[in-house]
Amino acid sequence: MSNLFLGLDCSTQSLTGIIIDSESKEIIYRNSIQYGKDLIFHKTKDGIILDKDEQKVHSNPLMWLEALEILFQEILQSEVNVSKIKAVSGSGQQHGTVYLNSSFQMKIKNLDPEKTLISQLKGSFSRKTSPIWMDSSTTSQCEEIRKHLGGKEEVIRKTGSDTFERFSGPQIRKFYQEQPEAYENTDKIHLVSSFIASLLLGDHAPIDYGDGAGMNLMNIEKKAWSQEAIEATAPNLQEKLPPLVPSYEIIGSLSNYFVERYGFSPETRLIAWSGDNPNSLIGIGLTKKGRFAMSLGTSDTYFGYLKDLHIDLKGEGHIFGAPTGDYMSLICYKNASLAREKIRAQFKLKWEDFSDILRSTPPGNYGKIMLPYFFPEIVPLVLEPRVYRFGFDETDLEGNIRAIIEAQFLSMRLHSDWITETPKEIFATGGASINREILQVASDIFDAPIHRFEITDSAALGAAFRAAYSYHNQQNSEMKWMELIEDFLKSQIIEKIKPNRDNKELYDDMLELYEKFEDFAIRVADNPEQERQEFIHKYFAL
Ligand code: XUL
Repeated sequence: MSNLFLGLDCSTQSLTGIIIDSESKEIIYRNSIQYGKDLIFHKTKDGIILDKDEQKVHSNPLMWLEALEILFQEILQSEVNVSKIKAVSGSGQQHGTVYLNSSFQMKIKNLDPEKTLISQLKGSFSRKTSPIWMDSSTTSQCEEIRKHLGGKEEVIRKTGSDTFERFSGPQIRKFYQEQPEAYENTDKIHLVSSFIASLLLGDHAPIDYGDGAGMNLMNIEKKAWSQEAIEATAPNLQEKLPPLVPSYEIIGSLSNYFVERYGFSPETRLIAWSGDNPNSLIGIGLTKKGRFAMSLGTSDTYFGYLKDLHIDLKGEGHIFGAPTGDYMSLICYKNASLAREKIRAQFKLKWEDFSDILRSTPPGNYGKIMLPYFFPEIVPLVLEPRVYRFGFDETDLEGNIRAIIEAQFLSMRLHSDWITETPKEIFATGGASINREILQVASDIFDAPIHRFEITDSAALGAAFRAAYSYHNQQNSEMKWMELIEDFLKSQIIEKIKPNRDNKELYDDMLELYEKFEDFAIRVADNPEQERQEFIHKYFAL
């Protein structure tokens, strides 16, 4: 008898659903609703509401509702027997917040299956739009909260991360300061993950330890709301926050609305939702030390599993709860796919041309170095977008293509040194991980092999694994993570990309040079042009 599990991922540009069969260990369904293509009337740019203030980036929660309904319609029309789905879990882009008035709870408890979600819930938001992880407009709120909590190191010790512009606490504080009445009128504040989980549950859903850690509001050691952080953020905030739970908690069953409208069984369990990165950790199988992953998508992230709490007092990275109950380390970049896309579009190239150029240009790029801040950057913190080029200009086609890819991975290696462990192997996921040449550059820079998967939606897959794990463990058929996911993932790895050891010294030198240019451009250090010339002489002199 087949046991099916649905994993959903409400991400920046799309909503994805993956259904797995835990007996046959197969993925039996995969589908993605693209906001920029399938939901154009919500007037977002690929899911993002752009503002004249470049630092303000929001999205529309009604669009997520609509995407959910389209996806469920399509699942219903597919071959899948929806009534065999035993449990559902999900993933949301991290940090984004949804603000609801008091009508929301009553409405989701009594949804009419004959009507759409959007028609019934559109009046339930105390803030029409949701700030998302790309927003960097809360620097003053970050400073205020940091000061209140006793400085940077204290905030890190207490919440697992320094205050970051995109984190939910500073975003909530900004809303409270700018729109005190609307804040007052807010009954509950959800993360993207717990918001969609609430719809499915028909009641307010809790926030899990994975996503909760991305708010600057959760005490990372106790895994409980930090009273101090709550007080530093906004008045009466405690009552507006849902409770916190472990990521594997069964939070209830699917609400009657989804049972009646889409044919799910009333027994379908709902597992707490989590953030996309904690879900990807499981979707890639990182349940052991020494394994790291890069997720290359709208954001680029580099992350690993941690058995014990290990915080970054330098403050560039984060510690989140892992769905296994332990921890994970993470570093996140905003100049990711959208920046790669800018360069590709500027030269009107196809992705194959982009790859050809990466293949035919030399590691080290003749000493051409780019600091690619097309958008405000998280690490290092750059609020005013600006692209720096050293040794070339924006018309140099080949130079720009290699420079952006080398810059992205040099920066990732440079700013993840706080994790202290050297990666022995890296697993790649996210849309851009289908590009072999990009991964070859990453493998050479990190001097580590990179595994490439067939499925690039590890967040949705991780959510499906989490649903299966919690369901089986509740059924007393105790199941270990690796037992569940190993066979799935074995068949998914399509290639192991090996580092070219001849490039090791070159990239070690280039890393030092890159750091010096970063210091020069954003931290007022001396211009390292002389060192760049020496690098060129060492590796490119005829
Ligand atoms: C992680 C982060 C992004 C979002 C969007 O801290 O901000 O990776 O989760 O995917």
